[in-house]
This record gives sequence, structure tokens and C-alpha cells, in this order.
Amino acid sequence: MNIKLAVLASAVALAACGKKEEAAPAAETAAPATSAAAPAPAEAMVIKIGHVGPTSGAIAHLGKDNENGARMAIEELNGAGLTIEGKPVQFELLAEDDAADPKQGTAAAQKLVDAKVAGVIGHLNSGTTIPASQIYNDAGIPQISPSATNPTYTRQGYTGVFRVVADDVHLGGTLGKYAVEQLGGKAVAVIDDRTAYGQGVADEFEKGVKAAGGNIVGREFTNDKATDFNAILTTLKAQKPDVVFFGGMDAVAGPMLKQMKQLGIEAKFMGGDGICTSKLPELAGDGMSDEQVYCAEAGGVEGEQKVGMDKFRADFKAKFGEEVQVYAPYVYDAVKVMADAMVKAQSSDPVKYLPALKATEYEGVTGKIAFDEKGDIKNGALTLMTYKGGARTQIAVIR
Ligand code: ABU
Repeated sequence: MNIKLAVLASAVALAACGKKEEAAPAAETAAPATSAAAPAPAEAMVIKIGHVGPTSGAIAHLGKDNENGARMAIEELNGAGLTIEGKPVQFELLAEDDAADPKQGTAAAQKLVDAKVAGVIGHLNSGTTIPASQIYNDAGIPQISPSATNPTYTRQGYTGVFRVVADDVHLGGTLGKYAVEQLGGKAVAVIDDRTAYGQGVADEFEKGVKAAGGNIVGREFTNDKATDFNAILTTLKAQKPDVVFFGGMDAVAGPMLKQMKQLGIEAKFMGGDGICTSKLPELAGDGMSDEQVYCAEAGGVEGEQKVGMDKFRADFKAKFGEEVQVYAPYVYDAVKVMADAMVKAQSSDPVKYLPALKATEYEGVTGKIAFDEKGDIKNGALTLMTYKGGARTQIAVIR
């Protein structure tokens, strides 16, 4: 039985008993340490799954969003009556904080290896995911990133790395073309935060602009902890840009938008998935106007598939008291994909379940998940977004 059928069977069994699943109390943040799931029955096989994201620091809201996506998946799996080799299975989430810092990322990775996790979901940032992937690879532990988009992650020749979102080549290139062809960008300025993600997606954006016939009138950089952008924005203002692209995360983009407004820069503002969050309007305050900001999520569903995504978002809000930021559904699917491979292989031994993981054909809330030979999602989609009335608003899904 695959996981979807098992979850359904569990729900039917509960309904037959006249029981209803009770909503967990709303919680503002991810719960600390390991999963709060009920203790496993004595005879159960306990399978440890690691999750790593920045649950402290400037993008803690994104790390907690990811971790809550993992928690939601684990709790559902543990209620699904799954078995491996005839034994009931209980998944245990080992959640670690890397604070978006590469050094803390490798330390967290080593901690999970030492704890003998069967697989890892994470990390959130490319700058932590790439160095951590070497540690997991050396230990033979499969890793699925739900959000790291730098192409290098899956191009290192490791056999156990997977990604359930599109990469920066697709993301940056598509946004560059959009800036010129749809937003009418003729003079385009680019800023990045010098992280593996920020610089990489900005480089791809720049290529996309040039390929579409646009001009790059300035390229500046900052860092992922900066709060003062007056010097670089003043330099770029002199070039009269009609579009400003920022490669980086929402915690920097928000204050940057405020300072653009203070300096009277009226350009459209673009960014990748790192700025495309529910929290961006709050971070930007009055620095953001309707349809000024354009960004893309590195995945997307439409039509009938969107019904499942909308339900996920509503369930997540009811459970955690927070809107999905951006990646939680991708984390949720990544956990389910890993568990599905274990159930299909009837083993949590990475050597035994890795072939099933490579052969994944899974219909998740984020759409169909199958991997190419590198571990990248096949036919990855993008969702172009803008913001209206302080809310993310979908423009189109692009394949
Ligand atoms: N993909 C945007 C944020 C995560 C990262 O790649 O660093």
C-alpha cells in the first residue's frame, strides 16, 4: 500500500469508529527539539528523519515554516498505520537549527549523522545545503532539499541528493525574461547578497535579461545581514532603473524596499523565491505598493492540483496559526516522498530504499514529483507572484 492509500485507510477507519481527528492547538512557532507525536508502541520500528533549517536569526520565520511542514507530514505518517516488514512504523523528527550559517549547517549535519538518521530533509539555504550535502554523502544518508535552488547542490556527483523545487537557472532565467518582456524593463539594476543563492540567482537573472534584449545598468552587492542600503541604492538611482532585482531573502528585501521609497526610486522590484513570502509585506511596511513587487516560487500547481495545495494551506493555518510562508508544502511533500520510498523498499536502510527514492513517482500537494538522474525535480514549475493589498497574488504557473 502506498502512503496516500494508507493515510486514506486510516481516515476511513477513524470515521468508521465515529472518531474525528482533533485540530491541534494553534502554535506560533515550530515546536522545539523532536516531534511531539505520541510515543511509539513498544514493538514499533522507530525511523529517525532529520530536518534542518534556520529557526533562529533573521529568516527564522522561514525555518519554522519549513519545520512545521515536516512536523505535519510526520504526524500524518504516524497516524497512517504504515508497516515495514510486518512491524508498525513510527517516524521521529530530529529538528536542527542552522541559523542559515554554513558552519552551523555542517555542525547540524554531523549531529544528525551521529544520531543515525535514516534521511534528511533540508537544509533551507543553498549556502548551508551544499556544504552539508558532503557530510550526508560521506555517511551514505539521502538528503532532499525542499528549497535550496543553487544548481551546484545536485551537480557534485553525489548519488543521494534530491531537490523538489526548480533551480536558479530556471528561476533566474525566467524572471529575467519576464522583467524585459512583461514588465517592459529596459534599464535593469541588480543587487545580490553574496550568498550561494543570492549571487547565483542574480547571475541567472542577468543572463535572462540580456538574452531578452534588456540592459543591465548597474550591479551592486550587500550581505544577508545588512540593514542599510542607502549607498548602493543611491548609486543605482543615478542609472534610472525601471526594474531592480534583488538576489537574496525577504528579511533583507523588506528594508531595501522601504529605503527605495525613501530615496524616491519608483522602479518595479523583483526577486526569486527567497523574497516571495507571505511576510514580505510586513517586512516592507509602507515601502511596498500594489503590483510593485514581482517574484517567483520555485514550484507551482494549477487547476485541480491547486485544490490540494489550497487545502494544505488552510490545514497548516488551522494547525499552526500562521500562513504558509513559501516552502512548507515542499517540505511536507519531501518527507512523504522519503517515507514512501522506505515503505516501497520495506526498509529504512538508505542502501535499500535509495533505489526506490530515485524511482519516485509521487503526486504531492506541490504536484507530481519525479527526479532526473542528478536528483532534480523533473519538469519543475515556477509560480509568478505579485503582491496586492499586502497579500501574495498568483499571476501564472510557468513550466
Ligand atoms: N531558494 C531560495 C532560498 C533558499 C536558497 O536557495 O538559499
